[in-house]
Amino acid sequence: MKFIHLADLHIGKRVNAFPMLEDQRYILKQILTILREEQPDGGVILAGDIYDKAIPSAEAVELFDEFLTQLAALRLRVFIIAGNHDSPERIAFGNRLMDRSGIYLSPVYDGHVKRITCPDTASAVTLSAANAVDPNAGTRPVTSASVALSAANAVDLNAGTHSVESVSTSAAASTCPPVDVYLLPFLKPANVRRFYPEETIESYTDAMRVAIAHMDIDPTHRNLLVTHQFVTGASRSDSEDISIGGSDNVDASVFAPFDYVALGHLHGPQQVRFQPAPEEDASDQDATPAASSTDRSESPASTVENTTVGPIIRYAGTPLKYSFSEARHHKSVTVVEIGEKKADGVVDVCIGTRELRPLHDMREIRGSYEELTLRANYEGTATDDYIHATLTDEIEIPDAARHLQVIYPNLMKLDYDNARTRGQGSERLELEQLEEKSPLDLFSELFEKQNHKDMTEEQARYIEAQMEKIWEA
Ligand SMILES: [Mn+2]
Repeated sequence: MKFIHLADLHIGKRVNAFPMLEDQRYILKQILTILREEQPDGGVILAGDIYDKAIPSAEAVELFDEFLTQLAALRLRVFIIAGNHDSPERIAFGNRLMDRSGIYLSPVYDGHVKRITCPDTASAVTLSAANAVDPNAGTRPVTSASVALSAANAVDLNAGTHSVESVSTSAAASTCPPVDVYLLPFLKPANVRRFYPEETIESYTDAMRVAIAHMDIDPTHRNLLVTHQFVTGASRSDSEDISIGGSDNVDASVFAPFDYVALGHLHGPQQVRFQPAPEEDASDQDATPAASSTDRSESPASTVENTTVGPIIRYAGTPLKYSFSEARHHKSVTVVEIGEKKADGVVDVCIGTRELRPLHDMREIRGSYEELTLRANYEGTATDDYIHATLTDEIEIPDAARHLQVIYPNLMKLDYDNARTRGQGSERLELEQLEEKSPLDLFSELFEKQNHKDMTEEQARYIEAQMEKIWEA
């Protein structure tokens, strides 16, 4: 069963004061074209941060409404959850009414999680057609992408005779139970604690573990989780919000009951490696890090197959670059093929991507004022891209931004790299270090400065609890 996984649309976002609405309209249109080609029989997943703000602008709501209407017209199931930027109540609005249109929105978390069971009609057809050696089976519209992605079955149908062996083998050794899709909106520990006061919930990992434990997952089905969290080991970008410095991460081991975890939150497309919890499987634990992710400059045509035990855990990433730290990202749409459930319970999950091409790219240029304004250097380049220009001139150019905007109308950011700015290097480093420090670190430094001694462990625990309370309020 095929799903298209998207996340972090951030409709209505402004980047460096530039409204992204037209870029978003453009990319959503491109996504609709991809969906028409891919025909995902499972549906489309929007893994949170639909909007950029809890109270989105009228224009943002209008654009999303238009997109949803188009998705419904394609007769696709749509799975939507609230991210940390969304208001869970506003995303939940009308969800029981929308169910009938195949648009599934996450309700506000009340200790329960919405589950949608998708029967696998396509795989059943594939199998029965192959068994009967249906001569017309090949005429079933199969896109080239799905041939490449969906392993033996689709290819077999077209190929005819030499296919029978692998199809009958897999038919004997596997079944096609439905795919259950769980819609778990962004949660903080307090959101879960409220409904399960008897459980120990201190961290985001605890919160997710408890929420998942109460989902009543059917292990005979294939299981897909849609959620929005920061999984340990994944790599960040500048356009994401860090809530409480470093303590909002979730251990990948909590996702053990699933076959695919469709994540939102981090803006670079990436896969996070699953590792079982230490207490569950001590033999598997060695010196390897808790989780590792693929490079953030993931190539656009990458295809990864599940060869390890445990779920495929993946961030689809944003459809557009939302900060210059993402200038080298390859934004894409994730194509997920949930394969058959084999006799040993393992489900084959196949990942592909479809590259997205923005209306305006976001890129960094660097050089002297003379170099950047030399016609030969910019002619033929997309000068209307969103540009971060770094001037290397030692003497600053008066009105440089205004002059550069004549050539680069969407100049977003201008700075200098010269002896003067390098002299400020140490200052900047201090600021950067400050940003990396968690609020608790900062507080303990303040405490030490004022009291000339370190906080006791009890004091640190008290302060941490107070901070959590404030942030979760
Ligand atoms: Mn986001």
